[in-house]
Amino acid sequence: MQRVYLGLGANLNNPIKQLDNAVIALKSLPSSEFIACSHYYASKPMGPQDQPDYVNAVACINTSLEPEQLLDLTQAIELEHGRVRKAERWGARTLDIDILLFGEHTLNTERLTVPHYGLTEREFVVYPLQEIAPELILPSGASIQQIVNTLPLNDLQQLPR
Ligand code: A4P
Ligand code: MG
Repeated sequence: MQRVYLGLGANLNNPIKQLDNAVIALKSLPSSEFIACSHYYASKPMGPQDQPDYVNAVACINTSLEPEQLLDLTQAIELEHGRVRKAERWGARTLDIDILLFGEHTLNTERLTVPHYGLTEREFVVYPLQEIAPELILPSGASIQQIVNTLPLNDLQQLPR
C-alpha cells in the first residue's frame, strides 16, 4: 500500500460540483482506500488571468495500484466528469487531477513526473496538502510546514464545507 496525494482543480461548469464528483469517483477506485479530502479552496488562476477563479483541493488515498494504473483511472475520471458539452463537440476539460505524491517515490517516466513539478510553488496545492498532512515530509527532505512558511497565500480562500 502506498499513500498518495492527489491535487484536484476545476474552474468551469460548477467547479464545486466537479470536485464533489471527483471525490465520489475517488472513493470507488479499485484496490484503494479513500483517506481524506481537504476543504475546498477558491484560488486565483495561475497563468492566463482571463479565466474564472479555480476551486482546488487535495485528496489522500491509500492504494496498491501501480502509479500508471492510478494515472489511467484518474484520467478516466477527468474524462467522465470533467468535460463540458459545448454545442455538439466536447469542450475544454473542467476537472484536473494531478498525482502530487506517490508514497516516498520519485518517478520520471514518459507519462509521470512525481512529485508533481508544480507542487511546492502552488499555494492552491501546498495549503490544502498541509491541512490534511501537517507532518508530511517530501521526498526532497523538505517538510510541508517549511514550504507553507515560504509561500504567500496569494488570495487563497478556504471555502466552508
Ligand atoms: N503527467 C506527468 N506527471 C503527472 C502527474 N504527476 N500527475 C502527465 C498527472 N499527470 C502527470 O496533463 C498532461 C500530462 O501530464 C498527462 O497526460 C500525464 O501523462 P493534463 O492534466 O492532461 O494537462 P494539464 O493539466 O493541462 O497540464 P498541466 O501541466 O498539469 O497543467 P497544470 O500545471 O496543472 O495547470 N490555477 C489555479 N488557481 N488552480 C489550478 O488548479 N491549474 C492549471 C493547469 C492552470 N492554473 C491553475 C490551475
Ligand atoms: Mg494536470
